[in-house]
Amino acid sequence: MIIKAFLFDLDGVLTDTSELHFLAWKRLAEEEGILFTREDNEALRGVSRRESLNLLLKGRQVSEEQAYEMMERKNGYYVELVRQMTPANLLPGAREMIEEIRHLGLKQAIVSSSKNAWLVLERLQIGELFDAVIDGNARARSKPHPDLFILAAQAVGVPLQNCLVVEDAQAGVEAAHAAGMKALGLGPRERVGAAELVFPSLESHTAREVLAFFEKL
Ligand code: B16
Ligand code: MG
Repeated sequence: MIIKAFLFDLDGVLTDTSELHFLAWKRLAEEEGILFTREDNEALRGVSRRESLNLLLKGRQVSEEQAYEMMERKNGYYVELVRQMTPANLLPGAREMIEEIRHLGLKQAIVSSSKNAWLVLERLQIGELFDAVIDGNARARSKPHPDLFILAAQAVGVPLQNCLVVEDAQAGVEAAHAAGMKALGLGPRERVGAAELVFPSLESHTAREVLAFFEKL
């Protein structure tokens, strides 16, 4: 397979916002008298805001109005934390990888389920390195549906089969495969083992190495 575009997930791949999502959901859970642990938070990785709330509520029934208010409240707490982010919050190896891809003249896009993706990119000061940003504001079904990745391929003008997805979530790897794309998974095999190639993180890995691996597939 010839890679012509890298489609990067944001949270958990280029920066670790999952801790900030956790703190914000936990604050909401405490206010609502719901137990919410770090372990519970793992299931929320890569999942949409609405689906995250459903998981947090653990079957507790709320009206549409209450659900909306809770999501707004949690997002307020989350945005407060994101505003404190700086370029130092890029994960090790992330800047090197995206600069290398840019240098190689390949396309790259951000594909995130988050409605806050632009704010995070601004804080990290990397927005200008990407050819497209497809985020949770796109009118599309979220991961594990393939929609966001298909939109990104169209935005960068690269056929689906020439796009490589970089993901830290099982739902994201599933979405990549559903789009007919291959994936580089970051993190433990229990989570991203379905990806064709798995690294613990981007640290000490190069884009050239990734291109060489996928060329043989
Ligand atoms: P928001 P990704 C995802 O981003 C996060 O991993 C997930 O935990 C979060 O619930 C989702 O975005 C929605 O985020 O509430 O900011 O719209 O991993 O797809 O970059
Ligand atoms: Mg992610």
